[in-house]
Amino acid sequence: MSRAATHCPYCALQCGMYLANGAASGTVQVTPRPAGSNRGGLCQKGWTSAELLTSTHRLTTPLIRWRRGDPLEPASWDEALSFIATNLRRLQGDHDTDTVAVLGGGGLTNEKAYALGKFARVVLRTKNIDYNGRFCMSSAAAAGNKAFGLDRGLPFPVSDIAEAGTVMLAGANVAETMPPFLQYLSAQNENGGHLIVVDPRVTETARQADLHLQITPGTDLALALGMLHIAIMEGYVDRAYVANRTSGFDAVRPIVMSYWPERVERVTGVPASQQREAVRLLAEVDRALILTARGAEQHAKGVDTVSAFVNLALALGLPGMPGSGYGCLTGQGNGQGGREHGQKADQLPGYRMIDDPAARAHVAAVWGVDPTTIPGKGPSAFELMDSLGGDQDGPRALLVFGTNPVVSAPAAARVEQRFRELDLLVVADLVLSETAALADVVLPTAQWAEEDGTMTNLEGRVIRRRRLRPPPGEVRTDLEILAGLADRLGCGGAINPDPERTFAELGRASAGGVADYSGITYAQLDASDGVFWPCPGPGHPGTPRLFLDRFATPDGRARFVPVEHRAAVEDIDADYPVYLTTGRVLAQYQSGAQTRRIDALHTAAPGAFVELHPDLAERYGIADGDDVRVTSRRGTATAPARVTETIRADTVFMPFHWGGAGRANTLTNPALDPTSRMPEFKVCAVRLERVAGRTQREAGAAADAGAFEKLTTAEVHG
Ligand SMILES: Nc1nc2c(c(=O)[nH]1)N[C@H]1C(S)=C(S)[C@@H](COP(=O)(O)OP(=O)(O)OC[C@H]3O[C@@H](n4cnc5c(=O)[nH]c(N)nc54)[C@H](O)[C@@H]3O)O[C@H]1N2
Ligand SMILES: Nc1nc2c(c(=O)[nH]1)N[C@H]1C(S)=C(S)[C@@H](COP(=O)(O)OP(=O)(O)OC[C@H]3O[C@@H](n4cnc5c(=O)[nH]c(N)nc54)[C@H](O)[C@@H]3O)O[C@H]1N2
Ligand code: SF4
Ligand SMILES: [Mo]
Repeated sequence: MSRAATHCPYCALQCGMYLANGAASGTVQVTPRPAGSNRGGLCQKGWTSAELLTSTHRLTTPLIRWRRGDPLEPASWDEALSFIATNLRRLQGDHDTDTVAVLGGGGLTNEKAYALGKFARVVLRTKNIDYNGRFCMSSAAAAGNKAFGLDRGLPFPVSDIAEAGTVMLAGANVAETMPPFLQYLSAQNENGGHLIVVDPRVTETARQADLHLQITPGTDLALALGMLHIAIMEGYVDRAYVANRTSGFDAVRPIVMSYWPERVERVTGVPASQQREAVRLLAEVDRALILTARGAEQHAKGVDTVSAFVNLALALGLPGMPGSGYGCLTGQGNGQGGREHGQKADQLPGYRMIDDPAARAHVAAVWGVDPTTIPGKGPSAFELMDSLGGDQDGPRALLVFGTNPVVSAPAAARVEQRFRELDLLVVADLVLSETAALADVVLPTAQWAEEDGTMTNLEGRVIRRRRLRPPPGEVRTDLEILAGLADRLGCGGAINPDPERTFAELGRASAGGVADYSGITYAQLDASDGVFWPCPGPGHPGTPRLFLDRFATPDGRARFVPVEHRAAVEDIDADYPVYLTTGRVLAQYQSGAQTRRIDALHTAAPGAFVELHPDLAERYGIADGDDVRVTSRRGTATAPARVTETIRADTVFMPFHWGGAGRANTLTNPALDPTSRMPEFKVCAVRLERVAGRTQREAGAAADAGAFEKLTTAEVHG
């Protein structure tokens, strides 16, 4: 095919794009393609995405480290798959089947996420599989399930945002994390709508807001409780809606009575007048939307925080009303589908729970196995990573598909150490990521332009990824890799390397589940702009708007969930007197494994930095561009200072896209939410020291050049 109509490989907006083989040999051209979610917009990452297809950083053959301490060396597929199979069999024979663990990612297609879950349960017979969505979506997902009985990030199409009278974004910096999303906010603004942004920083998104609540990190829960207090006191509660469509309000009301505005101001730093204004803006319009993202969710109280925002939305009568509601902005390309089809420790395909006997029986029948052979629930991603290695009596082998935890996991130095203690680490990736660089076997995998499949975007819209051309040389797709491994492990046929057939099997496995894909076919997706799940059975048109008549709870009512505020797990004190929060910049994606290797993106954002307020900088004698040493109870990171008035004076911000000295996750707190097991990425306590006065550019360039040199030459010979 000379042109493929597909979607961007990165975030959950899944902007439409055409890919075409370019005039220069090997190159691929990207052009924007209007699709339901982006209407023709692309950000810089999308525009430059094809460069990685032909990059010299790309892995082209399997690599094996024959002995510990040796470098990785090129090998054949036969050698690599035999090496893995022999070692897995040996380890499972010496220990038990759970000694092999698997980590997946929310960037994998639905087909690959499904196959990975099946591979773990059917081929490896291990309970130890989880994925990076624990670091991303899990808190909003858990709160959505509690309140609505179902978790679909946006229960309505993203275009509804343009029609809303008021939009509140809690902890979302869409101007950098989903730039084409801004067109909906601009349209909303032109329609006379209002925007409220809750963020400790004056981000590009906050600049567009009518009302910016510059909150203390880790206090959104108190803010949401306080806003509900105000809604009750000022008579904004939609009594008819609460009576007809919800349950549990009476348990929530007495709790929020003690969150009066002045108390909430002391906790959050948000003036009482602004709290009142925010409630008024949400309550006095016809259509209002409350949206959360990682700023509010990535906390050890992330689930309760989202529940508090949902409670507010319910009291105002928003969810399930046309054009109104609560939604969570999903992050990764397939963050939504990736949490529905069985790569999560407690799940089977179709958003079924693994400890539900009926779910096990249904999926076992599709898989052709005895239900008793499907393992039970395993630990969450961080707990799994933290249990690895012989010293821990945990899993001794780990297979990684589509995540780079050495950069992205909390307390990353500890996680890196656990990975080093493994007997066998296998990483399938496009490039030699920081995690792949530690592996015993690295498997080169195809990129998005080289494979077919489906993704489920932030709206719950299932869309097609289409192949432009085959992968180069020896590179294989993830499905082919899993099928090859299954074969070597004596389970030939368990994994189908063909995406369309795998999707049909996924459909059968999901039938009757919450996320029912059984009616969706590639033909239907090809003839449309995607299909919103649930789509139970052939000919079903899909479900763009959920909850219009009833919620997915047994009685059809949404549930208020009583929650209380609590402080950050690690608050500031005399030794660690400054809050650290972390997040993203426009030009880098996630662990940076892909985007740091694209020239234009590297130039736009060449390295880590520490954003801090002039008052704080003065206190420590730090000037713009100076190297700053940031220390938490987990470790120390060093990066150049960016002195700016756009951040609170008690807080520093670091992006998490880099490994090495500037790795923000060396500092972060792995304290977990009790329900979602989400780590507290967005707040911990640190202290600062000025190291040296170098210019920002020199420091960033030096750190980054060093990191690449290590990865591309010292680690790989041949
Ligand atoms: N450029 C780019 N875009 C991306 C990604 C990327 O890596 N790079 N990743 C994708 C993925 S997987 C995700 S999950 C999304 C994430 O998208 P976002 O959630 O928008 O991204 P973040 O930068 O992590 O966090 C958003 C904001 O939360 C603020 N914040 C920090 N602490 C708090 C707090 O305690 N309360 C509140 N209210 N706000 C706080 C930060 O200052 C930041 O501006 O982005 C997706 N899009
Ligand atoms: N401090 C801090 N840490 C964070 C966050 C934060 O806000 N602050 N955010 C968290 C969030 S929301 C997320 S989602 C995580 C993300 O963190 P990661 O999971 O590390 O994200 P990526 O960089 O997308 O990792 C994907 C890896 O898989 C490779 N890859 C891409 N596509 C494929 C494929 O199809 N198959 C295979 N086999 N490999 C592929 C890429 O090259 C890359 O190495 O980070 C979390 N960590
Ligand atoms: S907004 Fe997201 S999906 Fe769209 S081009 Fe940028 S990274 Fe790709
Ligand atoms: Mo994410």
